[in-house]
Amino acid sequence: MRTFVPSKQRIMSKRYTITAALPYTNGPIHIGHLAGVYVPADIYSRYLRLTGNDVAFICGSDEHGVPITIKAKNEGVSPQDIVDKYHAIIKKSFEEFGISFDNYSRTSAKIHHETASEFFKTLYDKGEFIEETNEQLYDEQADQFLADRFVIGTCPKCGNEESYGDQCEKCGTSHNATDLINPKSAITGNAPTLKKTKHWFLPLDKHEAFLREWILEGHKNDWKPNVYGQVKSWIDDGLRPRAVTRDLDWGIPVPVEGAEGKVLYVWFDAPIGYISSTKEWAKQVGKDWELYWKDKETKLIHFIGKDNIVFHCIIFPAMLKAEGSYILPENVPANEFLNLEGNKLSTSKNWAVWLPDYLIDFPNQQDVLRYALTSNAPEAKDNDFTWKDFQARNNNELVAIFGNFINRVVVLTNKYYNGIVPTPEDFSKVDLETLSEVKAFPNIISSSIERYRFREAQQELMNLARLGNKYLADEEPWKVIKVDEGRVQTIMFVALQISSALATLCEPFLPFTSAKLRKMLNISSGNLEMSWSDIASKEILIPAKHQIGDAELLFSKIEDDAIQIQLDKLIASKKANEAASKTVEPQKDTITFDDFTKLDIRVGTILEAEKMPKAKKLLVLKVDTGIDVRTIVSGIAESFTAEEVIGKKVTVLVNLAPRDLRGVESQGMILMTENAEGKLVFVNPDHSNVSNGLQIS
Ligand code: B3M
Ligand code: ZN
Repeated sequence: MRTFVPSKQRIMSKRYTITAALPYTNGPIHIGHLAGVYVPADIYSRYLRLTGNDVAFICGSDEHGVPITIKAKNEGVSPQDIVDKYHAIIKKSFEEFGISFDNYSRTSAKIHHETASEFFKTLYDKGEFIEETNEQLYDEQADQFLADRFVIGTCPKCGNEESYGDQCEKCGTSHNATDLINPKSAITGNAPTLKKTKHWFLPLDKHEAFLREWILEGHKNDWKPNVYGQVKSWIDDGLRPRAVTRDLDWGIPVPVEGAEGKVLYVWFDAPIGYISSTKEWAKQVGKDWELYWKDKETKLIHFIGKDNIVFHCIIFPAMLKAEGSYILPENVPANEFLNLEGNKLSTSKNWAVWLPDYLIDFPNQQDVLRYALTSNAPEAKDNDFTWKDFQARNNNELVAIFGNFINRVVVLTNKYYNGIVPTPEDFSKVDLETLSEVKAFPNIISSSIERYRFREAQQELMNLARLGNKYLADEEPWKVIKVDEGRVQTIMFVALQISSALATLCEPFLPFTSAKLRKMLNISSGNLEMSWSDIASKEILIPAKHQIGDAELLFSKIEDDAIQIQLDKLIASKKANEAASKTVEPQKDTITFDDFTKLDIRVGTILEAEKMPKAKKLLVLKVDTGIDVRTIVSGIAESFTAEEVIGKKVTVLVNLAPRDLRGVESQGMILMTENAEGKLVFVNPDHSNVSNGLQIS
């Protein structure tokens, strides 16, 4: 039974400011970012536009903060080089993926520096900060204060040994760097000392009563339990003043006297980035930005991942409240994390599916990834993305259900009626029931979307496609055509109504498919353009005598080899990580030069090779050493077949005392090493034109 929960207030035309977390410009976007933040935010924004609301969907690059500086240091370039590079990559990939931001700005933009400075100044002038000189962690060797990701230590709350100075990614707690147990500099690895420095603190404790009332009492029932629970536990633990300035040289200079060499804390300036991006947009389109941030009727919604909850639910609201003229978020529907093939996504371990790579490997298949990510969205708990699931979602759902239905409708309409929507005769009971069921879908899907249940909403969308398939399968127009042509006109008319409804209702989830389908049905412009509510209210969605276009496949099957390529990439990452994390063996005891000269190493050629019976690792080789042809037993059978080593030039230790291996006397040793993936390879300088027997010294 489908449950239909009518939404509390059907959205009439309202103004919305929808923000999506500003990605750090220290790497490209991956599927974790997409599933957690950008796909749900895009579904929501597209839905709100389709339902006739005034929407500003805002984002931009987060270009300050320690992650950028660290990346720049690692790559030996300037922070500006890093942000320019990744801002361009991120912006382009979002566009290609169809994330429909109204504006994508960047925090290095002049308008942002001005807006953030002004914001700080306003709070400063209002006396909302505490100015305090106290001791902060300092790395003597690097001659630098250690804030945020420059320091790693044990989280005082959960015991995670890899907590950052400002936040523990394991338990989400945000703290001051001096709270860390056993802190270590991320730059030199040294234990920091303490050094006095002046900073400005936002007294969160002062805002505690307001936060309690606004969130704990005001949003108990409409915020997601994971978000509400985290916020409650922080407030219950007691809030303390948080420094909003840093001793760093990358960021927005603190705009007051006596603050030379100091910048705003990245988490102070980044959320203000939502405001500056809105300003930038409003200027371009001739709107008043203040309506989107200061009008009480505007609804502000932040889409974020769970590690950003404290900043969006406590710190930023406290800043907005302290400033005084801003609205507060209506909701912060944070998601949990997405894992990949059972392991945590990791940039440094290259355990990720990168958006720019996906767009190259799966051209014109943006909607498949959107669909798979939404089907499996980490809305209430962490979830796992697997390539097999991705393939199955495409082949068994998009191709077999949605695509199959549309294809049958369009092909048959073209075949029977040259693509002209037929005039229906009398509707049967089933027809009328089906048409009325279709009309219920907009509300059913709305109800899920408005409660931020995007997986459920997308399932309902697929139920509409299922309804269409079932209708065709039951009514069998391809059989009835032989006996009752009039009836088939009615069946195809009904099926075309379902197709038109799908074309609009799928837009938030599958925007490329929607555009393609609307074009196919020839309803993408003029008076057949449809809003969400038209589906329930209009008697007819696509009229008789309307000419539709040719059939085109909406989705195509993804074969095993395309999936294997992706799995192989992950296997390569795993092996490279294993190799990198292997401990380096300590050096053996010293030998004398005389010891060394005793080794007689020669170039040889493998003439014959065969597997040693019942030994997984051993090959029995006949090797021409230039001195003689001899038998050598070598433990390389897991890396090479016998056939592939025949004819290979190798490096042989020829004066190793003979040894008996499984009844075969081995007279020497082939020198081997491992490649990055842990596979054995021959220690094999370029010997191709060298005669066997050449001595190596
Ligand atoms: N740059 C995203 C992150 O934690 C962070 C979001 C800022 S939103 C104002 O990766
Ligand atoms: Zn922790």
